[in-house]
Amino acid sequence: MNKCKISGRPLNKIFDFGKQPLGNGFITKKNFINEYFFKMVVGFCNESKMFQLYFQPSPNKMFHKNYAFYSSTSKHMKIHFRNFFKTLIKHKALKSKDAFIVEIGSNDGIMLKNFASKNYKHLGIEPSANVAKIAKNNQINTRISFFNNETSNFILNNYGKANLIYAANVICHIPNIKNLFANIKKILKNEGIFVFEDPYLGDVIKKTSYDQIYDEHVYLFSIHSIKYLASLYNLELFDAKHQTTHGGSMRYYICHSGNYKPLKSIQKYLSHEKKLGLDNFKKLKKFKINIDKSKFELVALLKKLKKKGKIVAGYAATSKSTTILNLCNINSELISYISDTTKDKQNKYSPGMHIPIKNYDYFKNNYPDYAVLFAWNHQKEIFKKEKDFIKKGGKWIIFVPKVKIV
Ligand code: DWN
Ligand code: SAH
Repeated sequence: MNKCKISGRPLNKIFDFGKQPLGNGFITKKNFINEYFFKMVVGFCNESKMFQLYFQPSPNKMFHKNYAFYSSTSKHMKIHFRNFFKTLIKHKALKSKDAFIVEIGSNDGIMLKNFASKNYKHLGIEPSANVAKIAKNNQINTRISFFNNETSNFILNNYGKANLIYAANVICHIPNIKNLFANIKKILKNEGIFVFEDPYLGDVIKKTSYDQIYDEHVYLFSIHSIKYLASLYNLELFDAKHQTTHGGSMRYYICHSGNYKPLKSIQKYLSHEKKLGLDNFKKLKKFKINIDKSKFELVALLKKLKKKGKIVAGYAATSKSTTILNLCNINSELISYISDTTKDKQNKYSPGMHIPIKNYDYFKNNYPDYAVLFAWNHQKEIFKKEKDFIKKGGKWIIFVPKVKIV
């Protein structure tokens, strides 16, 4: 249980979050009694340099026909994927006319719709049937399945090898990552590229954004850990680019070893990570002190506001907020409600702490004195559309990189 999923060596414990529910386990009152909890602990392996959960709930518990996250809820993310599509189609790996694209975890088709609209041969692999159906209804070729041995064989038998395998905010969700890399090796064309982006350990450590740790995020990657992992399968990390999305992410470019020249970015990031201590358990231990401090300051602020009789609400019932609320033991006495634009979450309760989830109109019609910005990663997009809240005297509470009122 506490062994590295890559090297098999014992993990060094970094933080124990105690009992946590599913990040996206929005729940009705009648199900409170059966709510699922697991013990959430994160650790680090000095050999593989992988930051990881000790234990992850079964994927079927998290990704199913009622998965609560729809990618297209963010306008900014639609633009992000559109822009990257434009860059990708210029890549050498996609030059051939019959280029074939596989996306792992394609959700509602936010990225693949760009390829589909230009008639690229494509296939999305998405286990959560409700989100996959939206993509299918938009003529995006999608297979409702986890990416695994069976799916990889299906791809080989029905489509052949891929020029591009793409994944955003997915690879860090897949516990058997060694098997994933073995399958990538199998289905990637000789000149093909595997490109994926996920929340970056460097940002999480620098900003104390510990809310990136929840059931679905079994790993937090770095250049060190991905380089190590790829090399086990005769694959090579040849480029990387930092992204501002989801609070700071890293995009990794992987090929069959030797097929693309490694770029300077790799060495640059490796030294950056050494300075940050991402390769070293001793330095990572400071993260624990920072989490404890952040927790203390947020709870103290909310208690102070309650004493003053202020109304505090949450803005966006993100999966990330589940970690914050449960670790800090924040319930509806401190945060009256959380507003969210996703229908499937509305009129339910937040996982574990059972704060009521209201629709967006409720927020517009019942402005609180303070709103805790749980979707801090979409701050720019949200601040732009919520100018009226500020005009009417509302204030934002943010907690990344520091707890403060803005
Ligand atoms: O990795 C993951 C990322 C990509 O998305 C998944 N494991 C789950 C999910 O994480 P999250 O829930 O923390 O994602 P977001 O994008 O930070 O938050 C999405 C939620 O925020 C949705 O329920 C919609 C809501 N939202 C809102 O109510 N108003 C979002 C925006 C932008 C808004 O303006
Ligand atoms: N790519 C989208 C979705 C990210 S949410 C975006 O960036 O917005 C994570 C997605 O990965 C979910 O839709 C989930 O159903 C999917 N997923 C989880 N495990 C998977 C697996 N083993 N294979 C393929 N997709 C998976």
